[in-house]
Amino acid sequence: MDKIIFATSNQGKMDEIKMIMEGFPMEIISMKEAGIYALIDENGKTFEENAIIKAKAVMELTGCITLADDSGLEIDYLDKEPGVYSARYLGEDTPYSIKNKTLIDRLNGVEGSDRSARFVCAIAAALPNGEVLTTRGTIEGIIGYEEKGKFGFGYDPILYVPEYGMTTGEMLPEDKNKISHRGIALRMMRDKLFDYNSK
Ligand code: ITT
Repeated sequence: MDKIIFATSNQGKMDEIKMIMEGFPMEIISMKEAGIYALIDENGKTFEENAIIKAKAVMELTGCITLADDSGLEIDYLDKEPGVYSARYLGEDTPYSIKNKTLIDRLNGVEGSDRSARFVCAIAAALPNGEVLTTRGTIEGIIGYEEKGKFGFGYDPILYVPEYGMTTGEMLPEDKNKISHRGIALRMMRDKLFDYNSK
């Protein structure tokens, strides 16, 4: 069976990606499973630019169709911080309990809809013929007043989604995947790849 490489070293993302892409007629493997340990400089200014940088770098190393996800949390009151720096915010190795608490503290005194925020996910596909496809998904919410939920990863415990009355960290993984930025962007990419294959 043909394989698609997903250029990520984030296990939380990879678990979601495998669930969302279940049933896709090609096997999706992580960089680790493909035996690739590349350090890629994510120096783009947008989620799309970074996703393309990651996908192209691994496609050029392997010659395989490669997907990449660049994602993050945008908080409107903080001029869309941490944005493309979400993984690097306060340092890559700082525990998310500290990153999340710091963001909650920075919104001290900010109420209701002024706490608006969203997760954004750009997916890029780098194809061996040099073509690049991109998709984008978002999920809107507000920053909670405390961390809630034990599911997911990263900033999930602080993005409260009013429509569902809970944070994405309180959602069962299969429920989060149905409505998440990553679920939306990846299903759009799955459809684009199907169209591409049937050309
Ligand atoms: P790769 O580049 O190896 O894929 P990364 O974690 O460095 O892994 P990004 O540069 O795309 O990935 O940063 C994404 C960060 O945004 C991620 O580390 C989380 O902090 C945050 N994030 C993205 N999607 C999220 C989600 O679904 N739930 C919680 N936090 C999320």
